[in-house]
Amino acid sequence: IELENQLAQAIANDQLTLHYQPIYELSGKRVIGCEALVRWIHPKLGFISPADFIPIAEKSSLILELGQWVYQTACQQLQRWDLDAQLPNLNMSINMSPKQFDDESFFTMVPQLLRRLSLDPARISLELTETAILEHTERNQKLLATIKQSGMRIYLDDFGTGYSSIAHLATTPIDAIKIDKTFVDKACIYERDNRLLVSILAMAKHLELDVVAEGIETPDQLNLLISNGCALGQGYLLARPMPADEFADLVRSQG
Ligand code: G
Ligand code: G
Ligand code: MN
Ligand code: NA
Repeated sequence: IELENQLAQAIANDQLTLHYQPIYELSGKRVIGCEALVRWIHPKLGFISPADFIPIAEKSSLILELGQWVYQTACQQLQRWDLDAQLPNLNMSINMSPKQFDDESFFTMVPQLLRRLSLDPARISLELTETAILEHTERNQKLLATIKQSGMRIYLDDFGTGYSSIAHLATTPIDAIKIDKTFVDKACIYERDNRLLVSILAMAKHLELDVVAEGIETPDQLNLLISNGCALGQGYLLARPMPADEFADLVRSQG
């Protein structure tokens, strides 16, 4: 409860910030966008990982406030990169907690904000986990349809780590899958896992889904992904999550 109260204040007092991890077109090694990742700089405790405070936020309606804050901040940043920094049209990937599906107001706020900022909705992707779409309620299906109608894109995050993921590919309007880091890691160690990754990439291609590989840390992993047709990826080998200004410098430096 203590930390929960402090998180509520943190949202109000600007202690949260977003870092942006570049997402690359792998074969040409060019940045085509980024994933927004929230960070909490606590005045006394210092850096607190989202892995620690997102679960706390999810226990209450704080996650709704946090989710709205992240969304607004990320979209405003994208507009600033367009206008002030004159960066090429980049894409922005935003993580969504399953709980945010409870927040009807989010789904009316989102298209309004994009219109106000003159941002093409197709540049925004919402990263949903399987848990979010696992509940195949009519309501969730309707919300997913609403997202699609708005023009935004739906990415299935942490693909393969959840439950009955393949069924979801057929029944939900997903644009892309994000291949979880565990697959990328194991594919360069074990033959079976190697084949599994190759098969996932082939399946995605047949389904005309985009693929973003996550957690690329070694040149071997990168080469394996490229040679099997994985177009997009992110990971420490390429770039870590970074503050907005650093990200702008990085994109500018690639000309
Ligand atoms: O960046 P990092 O590896 O520390 O993130 C840890 C976890 O927190 C990841 O699972 C990531 O998806 C999640 N996370 C980071 N930022 C956000 C956010 O803005 N919203 C939600 N719901 N989760 C986030
Ligand atoms: O749950 P989600 O996939 O959104 O979480 C992504 C998390 O992975 C972020 O917290 C990000 O900081 C982290 N991350 C990104 N690239 C790498 C990487 O190459 N290695 C590791 N260990 N973590 C990474
Ligand atoms: Mn993610
Ligand atoms: Na992920």
